[in-house]
Amino acid sequence: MPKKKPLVVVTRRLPNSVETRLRELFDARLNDEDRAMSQAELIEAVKSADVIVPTVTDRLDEAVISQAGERMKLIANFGNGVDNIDVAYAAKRGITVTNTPGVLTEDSADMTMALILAVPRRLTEGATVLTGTKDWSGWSPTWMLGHRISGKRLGIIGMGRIGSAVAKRARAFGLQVHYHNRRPVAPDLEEALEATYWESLDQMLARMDIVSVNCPHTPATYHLLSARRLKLLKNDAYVVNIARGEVIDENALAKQIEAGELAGAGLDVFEHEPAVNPRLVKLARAGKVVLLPHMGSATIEGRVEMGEKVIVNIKVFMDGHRPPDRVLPAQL
Ligand code: 8YV
Repeated sequence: MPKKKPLVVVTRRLPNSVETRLRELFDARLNDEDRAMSQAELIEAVKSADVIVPTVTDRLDEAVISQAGERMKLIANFGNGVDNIDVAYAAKRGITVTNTPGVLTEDSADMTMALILAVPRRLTEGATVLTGTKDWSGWSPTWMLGHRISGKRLGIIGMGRIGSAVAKRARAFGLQVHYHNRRPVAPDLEEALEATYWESLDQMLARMDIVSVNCPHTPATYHLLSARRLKLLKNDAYVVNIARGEVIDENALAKQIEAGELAGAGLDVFEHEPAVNPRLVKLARAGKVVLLPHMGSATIEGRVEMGEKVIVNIKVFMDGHRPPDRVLPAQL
């Protein structure tokens, strides 16, 4: 008798080619409606499935994972960040967790660069001039002036894959690269990027023109940019975040921009997604911040590659081998 296919619950719609392959290989339960699942629905899923494929919109915390049935053995996250999953608790329950690193590096770095450009160069403000109700009165030498990017100091928080890809782009734009990380990167990479390592985040912040958040959200990085640290930034500095909203104390950030103690921010992620702090929305309307709805890795190519990674992780795991993108609690 042929072996029964594993039951794989996928919480959101994925690109067609990925869903087709998932259907071919597994007993795949797909979410045609693409509605985020409730906690009760997630519990139902982990009770009966062999594998669950969640995304950033699903909270797989202890309350959910503790309801896992006998068969549940793998959480194959469709995404790089795993802060939506209690990885330590999953490990305790003997459930493996995997993610999709690498394939969204370039897209995420591109979007970081777009925000680094957008805020000082007033990109969205300028764009709305032509789609607003009033006619454009024409070019003027002193109108819509922003600030130059070239020659400025960029401080990258988190010099992993995405941080390094941002640094590479930043060099091409003439920015000086500085970074804070748990430890310095390999000397040859540091040299290639002409990057300066700051062991002290506080000291780095006080000297930067633009700060980019590119670290994962973990208990150690929650509100890493706290009210106290934000105060260290220069009044004319900008903050960019495409990592996770929780890394910045969003209220403190808004307060400082409102007070003119910070020039502005470019944010792709928020502390309480999908809710967006109304103070930030107000600042966006005033042209002080640029807000994007978590689309840093949103390319069709990236999503298909993320899906392929999920499939490989499930397949290898189901064949009795260690999946390539296993996430261990000690790595977080
Ligand atoms: C994804 C991301 O959109 O992979 C990540 O960590 O932040 C994203 O860009 C999302 O997480 C998919 O679950």
